[in-house]
Amino acid sequence: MPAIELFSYAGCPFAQRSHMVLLEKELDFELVEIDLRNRPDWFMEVSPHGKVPVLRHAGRVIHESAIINQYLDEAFTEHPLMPADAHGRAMVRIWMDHCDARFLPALLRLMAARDKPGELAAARDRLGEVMRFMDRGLRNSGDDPYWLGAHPSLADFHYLPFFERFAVYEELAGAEWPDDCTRLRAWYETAGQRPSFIATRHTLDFHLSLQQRMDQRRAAAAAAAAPA
Ligand SMILES: N[C@@H](CCC(=O)N[C@@H](CS)C(=O)NCC(=O)O)C(=O)O
Repeated sequence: MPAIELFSYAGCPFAQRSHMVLLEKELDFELVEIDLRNRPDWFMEVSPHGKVPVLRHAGRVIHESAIINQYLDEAFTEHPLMPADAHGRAMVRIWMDHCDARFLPALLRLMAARDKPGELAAARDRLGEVMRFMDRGLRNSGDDPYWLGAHPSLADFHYLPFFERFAVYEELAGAEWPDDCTRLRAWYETAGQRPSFIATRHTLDFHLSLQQRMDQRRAAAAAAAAPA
């Protein structure tokens, strides 16, 4: 068994976070692709909720991308992705939490509003508000190119997969990148050049066809659940 394995799925933004961090830290690892529609039985013993990503290191498993990434940074000190000071580390965690607690829900709400035209405008406004908050946060942390300074941190890798997919939200749900969020755009232009991101990203066509398959499955499940 290799010392480090990442159980992953190519289209999963959360698994991509951990994949990028493994590459950034220049660790040797094996990427184990899991077919989430046809999960092998043994995977349910590895992953407590049957989800990816899961990291197995030295025979022990860890799940949740944010926790996996913090674990990797603590267990392997070369190429640190957390600031040296406690306040800096707290800021990284605050921004990671913001991504999961506010940015992702705003994106999901917008995608769900595609079927509820009356809710689209409010969902777009909410996303704009959350992105402006992020833009102000980046400005307040100075002129350095990354989310929290001159060097990349776990915060950058937490957000990158969702900006990669932003074109999907634009195309399918009319998401808009607010014009005044220029600092956020500059961040993406820099962070988006990381070789770990380039190595793990996919094309817009890939994401669109994945989304189409997810939409079809959801529609089929809703039709099957509807009263006859
Ligand atoms: N909060 C988790 C989210 C992981 C997650 O939702 N993964 C999805 C794929 S993108 C999954 O495994 N879904 C399978 C399922 O729910 O059955 C993390 O950050 O790791």
